Amino acid sequence: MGERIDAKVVVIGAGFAGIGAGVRLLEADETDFVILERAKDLGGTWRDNRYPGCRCDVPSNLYSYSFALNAGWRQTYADGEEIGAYVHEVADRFGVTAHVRLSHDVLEARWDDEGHWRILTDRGEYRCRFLIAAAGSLAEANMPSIPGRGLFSGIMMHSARWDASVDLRGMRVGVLGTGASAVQIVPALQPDVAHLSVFQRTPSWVLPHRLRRVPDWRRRLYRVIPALQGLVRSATYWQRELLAVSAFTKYDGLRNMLERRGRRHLARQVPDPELRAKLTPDYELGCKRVLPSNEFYPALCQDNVELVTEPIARIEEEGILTTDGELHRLDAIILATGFHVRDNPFGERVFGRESHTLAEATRGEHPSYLGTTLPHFPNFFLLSGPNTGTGHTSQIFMIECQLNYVIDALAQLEAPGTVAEVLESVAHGQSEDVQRRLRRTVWMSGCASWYQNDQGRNIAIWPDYTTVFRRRTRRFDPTDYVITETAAPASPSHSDRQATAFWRVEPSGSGAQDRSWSTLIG
Ligand code: N01
Repeated sequence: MGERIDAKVVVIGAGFAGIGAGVRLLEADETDFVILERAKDLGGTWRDNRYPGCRCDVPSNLYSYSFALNAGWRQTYADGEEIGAYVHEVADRFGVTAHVRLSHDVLEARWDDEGHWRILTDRGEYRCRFLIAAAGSLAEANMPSIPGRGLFSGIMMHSARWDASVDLRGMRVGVLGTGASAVQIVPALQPDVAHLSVFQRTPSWVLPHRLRRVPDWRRRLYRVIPALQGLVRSATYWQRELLAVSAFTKYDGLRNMLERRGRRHLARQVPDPELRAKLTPDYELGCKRVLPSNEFYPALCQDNVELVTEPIARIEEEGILTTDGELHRLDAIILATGFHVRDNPFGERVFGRESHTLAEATRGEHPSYLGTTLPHFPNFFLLSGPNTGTGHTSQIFMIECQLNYVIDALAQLEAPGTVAEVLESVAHGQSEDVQRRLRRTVWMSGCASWYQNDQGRNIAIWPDYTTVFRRRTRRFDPTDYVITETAAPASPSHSDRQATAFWRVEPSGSGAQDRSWSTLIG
C-alpha cells in the first residue's frame, strides 16, 4: 500500500494555515516536512467554496499573510477565485508547493508513545516527531438532516461543493440558509433563475458593504511603495479591532450604534414592511457573524424571489414542504447550511495518548491551551483550534499568531527525542479563563449559533482583542509543559511523566522566530 516516509514535521491540510506553516518552517530553515492534503489541489476553504458570488467579507488588504502583502488585489474585498490564485502564488513563491502531497487523505494519526506520530493515509504511512493539524474548522459541509432529503428528484448541492457544470438558469431554485454563504449566493443567482425561494430560519444582521474595484494607479502605487499598503492594512486592522471588539465585548453603546446602522440599511433597501419585519433580527448584533452586503436585501425584493420563513417540514420529490402545508416546487436546492464545526469528523481520526481523540477537544469536552496545544497530545499543534476564531478580522492573523508559537516551540524542542505535552492544569486554566471572559460578551447573549457546542459552551470565538492573542502566543513557555525525552521505550502514565520529567528547555527569549508587531500587521 505505497510508501512509508519519515519526516520531522507533518502538516495536515494545505489551506491558508498549512501553507503558512510551510512558509514559516522554511523560513526557520526546516526543510524536513511534508504537507498532506486530501484534495487534488491546495487552497482549503478557497478551493472548496466556488459558489457564485463567493468572496471574502474581510478587506483584502487585511486578508493576506503579513509576509506576502498583495499589491495586485483587484477588489477591496477579493473574490474566491482571486484568493485561490493568491494562495497558489504564495505556495509557489516561498517554495512550499514542493512539500505538498496532494490526494493524500489522512485516515488516522496516532501517537505511538515512542516519540512519534504515525499517520496513515490512503497513499501510505508517514511518521514524524511533530504533527501540525491544519485541516480547518470549516472544511466539512453540513448536510442538514431534514426528513426526505434523499427523495428530491432535482439537483441538490451544498454551497461548499458547488458543481460549476450545473446550469441553474431558468430553473426554480431553493436556497436553504441566510448565513454568510447565502447572502452572497442569493444576489448572484437571482437575475438568472426563474424563481428563487430563500428559506430563512434566523435573519442575519446585514450592514452596508464597501466593495469597490481597486484602481490601477493604487495597485501600481502599492507595488512601488509596499509600506503604503502596510499602512492601509494597519489602519483597517486597528479600526476593526477597536470598533468591533469593543462593541462586542464591552460597550453596548457602540453595538447599539451598529444595530441602528443595520436597521437603517434594512429600511432603506426593503420598502415592504412585511418583508422587513421578517428580516429583522431579534438578537444582538454580533451574536452571529455580521454580514456585509449591498445586494442581498435588494435581491429579496425582486419579483422572482420569495422569502420563506415558515419552518421546513420535509423535502419531497418535487420540492420543499413547509409546516403550513405549502409545497415549494423546485428544480434545484442549494444547501447554504454551513459546516460541521463542533463535530468535524477529522477530529475522530486523530488519537493522542491513551487514545484520546482530537474530537473530544474540538467538541469542547477537553481543554486546549490557546486553541493550539492539548493535554494527551504530545508534540502536537492545532491551527484554528478551539476559541481562536474571530468574526471581525482576518483569520489569517490568528493563524500567524499560532505559527509564531509553533515555530518557537519547534526551536526549543529541537533536541532529538524531546517530547512536550501541555499541562492539563495550564490548558484547563486558560480554557476556563476564555469561557469566563466570553460570558460577558455578545457571543453568549442568547442566540443559537455554531459558535456553541451542545452544552452551550462557546468553542469558536476568541473573546478579546486579537492583540491579546498575539501577545499570548509570542513565545512557547516550556514551564507550561511536561517535557521528557523518549530514551526509554516504555510509555509512562501522565502522572508518572510529570513526576519523572527530567529535562526542561529554557525559554529562548531571543524572539528569533517571532515576527515583530509591525511586520505582522502592516
Ligand atoms: O454557514 P452558517 P455559512 N434548516 O452556519 C441555516 C465562513 N464564511 O456557510 O441561523 C434550515 O453561517 C442556518 O440557520 P440558523 C464564516 O465564518 C466566510 O453561511 O442556524 N436552515 C443559517 O442561516 C461563516 O460564519 C465567508 O437558524 C438551516 C445557514 O443555514 C461560516 O463560513 C463567506 C438548517 C448556515 O449559516 C459559515 O457560513 C462564507 C436547517 N436544518 C462563509 N441548518 C467570508 O466571506 C442550517 N441552516 C469570509
